[in-house]
Amino acid sequence: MKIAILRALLVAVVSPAVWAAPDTPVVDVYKSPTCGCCSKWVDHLKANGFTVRSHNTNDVVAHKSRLGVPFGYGSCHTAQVGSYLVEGHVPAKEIKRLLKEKSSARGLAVPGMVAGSPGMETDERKDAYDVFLVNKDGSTKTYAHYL
Ligand SMILES: [Cu+2]
Repeated sequence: MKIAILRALLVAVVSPAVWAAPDTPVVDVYKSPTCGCCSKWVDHLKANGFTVRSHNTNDVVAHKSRLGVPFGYGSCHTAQVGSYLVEGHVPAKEIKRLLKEKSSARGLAVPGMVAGSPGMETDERKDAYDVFLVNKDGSTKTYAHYL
């Protein structure tokens, strides 16, 4: 009995998830099981130090409305990090910035599927896009611009 408790404590202490928590926040990603670019975005987050829990669902829209994606700002996948919404192919760098700033906003969004955004890399095309800050009231403003 005592040994079991000690072992449980030891596991809790040495568990990587416990140590990883402050530097690498967990991102919950909701995507359809067949979405290739969503999986590539997940890889982009992991490569940038995030711990990702990927959830396959056929009802991504339910998560969009739960997390408050404004009308017209939707993309292929929806994610949550801490209390923040992250919609679409948002660069990891901007998510880190949002977390560092402890922003009072609802989250970030890159609407649509922009060629050249993280997870949407192609050889032929690279389009300019904005990362939008979504405020608590649902209004948005440009948070970063990518060329
Ligand atoms: Cu996509």
